[in-house]
Amino acid sequence: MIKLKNFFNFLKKRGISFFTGVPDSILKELNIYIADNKIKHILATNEGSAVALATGYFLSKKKIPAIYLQNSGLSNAINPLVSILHKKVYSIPSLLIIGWRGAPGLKDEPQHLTKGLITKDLLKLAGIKYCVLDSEKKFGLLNKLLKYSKKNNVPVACLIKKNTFVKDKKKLKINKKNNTYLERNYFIKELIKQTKNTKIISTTGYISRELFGQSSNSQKKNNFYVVGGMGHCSMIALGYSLFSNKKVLCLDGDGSMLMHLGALFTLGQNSKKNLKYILLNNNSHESVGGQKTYLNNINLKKFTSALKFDNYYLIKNKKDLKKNLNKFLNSKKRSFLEVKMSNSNKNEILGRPKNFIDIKNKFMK
Ligand SMILES: Cc1ncc(C[n+]2csc(CCOP(=O)(O)OP(=O)(O)O)c2C)c(N)n1
Repeated sequence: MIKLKNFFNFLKKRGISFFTGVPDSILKELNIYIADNKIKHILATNEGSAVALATGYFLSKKKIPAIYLQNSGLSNAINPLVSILHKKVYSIPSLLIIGWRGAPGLKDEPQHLTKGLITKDLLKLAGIKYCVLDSEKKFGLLNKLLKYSKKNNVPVACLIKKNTFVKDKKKLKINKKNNTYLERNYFIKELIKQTKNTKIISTTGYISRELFGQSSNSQKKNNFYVVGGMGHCSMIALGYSLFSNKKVLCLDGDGSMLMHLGALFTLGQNSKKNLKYILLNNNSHESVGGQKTYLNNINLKKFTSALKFDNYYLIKNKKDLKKNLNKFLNSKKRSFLEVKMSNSNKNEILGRPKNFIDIKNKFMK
């Protein structure tokens, strides 16, 4: 096990004081530590952007930045890593702190198994030296890697398995105001009640798990859960809806929407009236610890109108839900619904979709 205090002191002594990244459940203690200790930090919307931000930091400060990410996001990061930071291009030193889901020998969900298996190979192919950091005894190895990074101006990485960082009992501070908003399970239950024969395509994390947990067997046949590939739910929904006459709902989260925000532009330009987009906005990455996205700072009514959505609906509470959900579902135009959600949900109804080939076949029937 590793105490974060010791980890951060170790990094600080080696001049690493700037952090950016995308949250991950294995690394959530790191976010708690950063928040508690007011460490310089910028949450990026996707891992490639984090790598780019870190590059800018290096260009300015000449110091090694740290980028934290889940290994799922390594693929988002690979392009800037090999096309910008690689020694054959600009040769930029940096430290990747990677939460290693699907690490061989550890139980994990199907969507993490292949990435878990190929993580080391991906790093090798990208020419990134790494160590598995599973105890403080390995700080020596990391030290060598950091010296190598500095000397050769290249990225290096450490892989962190589940339960490596000592757990902090504290939860991330959640936005108190959020708690007056709707609970995820309440909204999804109401949504299912009002959407017979509708295809629902839902995003990564708790949202898909809640939809799966709440759906009857007949509704389940209409659901497609984007359990991996965070941020791609809206484009799957667009692709499906353009070539189908069925009613289609995209059920997205704020972290996922932000991860590939450009997709919303494509959706606004191209979607037919059979596709409706719902954003469950809890202003955070609730599934991996509640790190804030700060999407509540944005006026989504203006934003979606600029992206060519015809209608914007807002649901903040049960009263709005009664008034607006039906209107939204029956609207004949290109419509965007923002549902302000609490991010301190009770998670007892969460299921875990499995058997994905069966889910796909039933969805396509
Ligand atoms: C590429 C990638 N990066 C990071 C993750 C880890 N991850 C899983 S769910 C999630 C949060 C999703 O946030 P949001 O869409 O707002 O939904 P919420 O969890 O709040 O319901 C994250 C960061 C991932 N699965 N894939």
